[in-house]
Amino acid sequence: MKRALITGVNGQDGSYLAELLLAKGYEVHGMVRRDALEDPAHRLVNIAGARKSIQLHVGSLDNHQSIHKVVAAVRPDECYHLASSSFVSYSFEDESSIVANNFTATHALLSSFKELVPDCRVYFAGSSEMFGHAKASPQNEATPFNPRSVYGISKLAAFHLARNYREHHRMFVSAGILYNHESPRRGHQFVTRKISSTVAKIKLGRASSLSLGNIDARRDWGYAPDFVRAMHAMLQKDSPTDYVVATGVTHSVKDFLRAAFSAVDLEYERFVRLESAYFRPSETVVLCGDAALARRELGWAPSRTFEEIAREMVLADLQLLKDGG
Ligand code: GDR
Repeated sequence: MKRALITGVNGQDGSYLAELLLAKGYEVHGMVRRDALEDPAHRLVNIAGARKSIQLHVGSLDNHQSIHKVVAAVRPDECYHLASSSFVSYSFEDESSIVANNFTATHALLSSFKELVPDCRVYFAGSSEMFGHAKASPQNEATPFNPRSVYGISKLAAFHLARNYREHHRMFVSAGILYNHESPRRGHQFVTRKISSTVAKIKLGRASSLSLGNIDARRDWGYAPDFVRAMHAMLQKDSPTDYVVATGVTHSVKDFLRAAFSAVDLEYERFVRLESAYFRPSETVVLCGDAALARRELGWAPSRTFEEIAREMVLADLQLLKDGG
């Protein structure tokens, strides 16, 4: 039986990955912050169904000894490093925690593995934000990086670190360069979930409007359960490398609004307000991923269309509200 450690196991991706690995017969361990254990109703909701099958360990990205301890206690065959600051914030106050969580903590994890379990296969969660103002579209593994946010820069620095552990220390470290991926478990601060949860409230008469920023912004949106399949497949290869994971199709926030409101037979124009606070100072150019390498080498392909994802998210949020959530 293989043993896996997932950092950020209670996040959107961590929870789907845990379910996938359990179904494949893995012994699954997850690292979570202590405050998550103290507030399971909210902080562990994504893993509520699988919680009894996952062995949880307390660890935090800002406590490197705790990371070292978890690695020493679990000694996994595979580690999926998903915990990070995942919101692309442009706020100056958030910068130091983004760098610490995304870069310094990744160093703590990789150096712990090098010292304690150098044979462990490690997955690092990179991001399309590393391409930033990309010079070419669609982007693939050979496209030069040009990040335009502290978030993108922190992910790129950690990505280079991961490559260095692979090339210099000969460890099995692979990175996914993941484009946006959504699901009913998406955090509420991201635009798709903000929309789906508000659409559900509007439908039930519990909200009357939805405030957003740039609704012409375009993204390459995929389905989170598909993306965790790619993470697992990367660690099953004979040798480690990096893969773009994306659908190759872009849509605007407006397209998502249309799909989400039409799932409950409403028109978004009546409810959406634009608010300057939600506009970003340095929006990236349209990012669109070319996942040809993942398709070829991992046999990976997306299973849901954009409209299906939007509809599933709205219907799940409606159900949550009806269930008293
Ligand atoms: P993103 O996702 O920044 O691409 O990062 P997000 O859903 O936050 O934004 C997508 C686009 O929507 C526009 N937008 C708004 N966004 C938010 N959050 N709230 C709003 O009110 C709003 N109005 C318009 C944004 O300007 C943007 O263009 C996600 C995260 O998962 C990262 O962790 C990951 O690395 C990248 O995707 C790939």
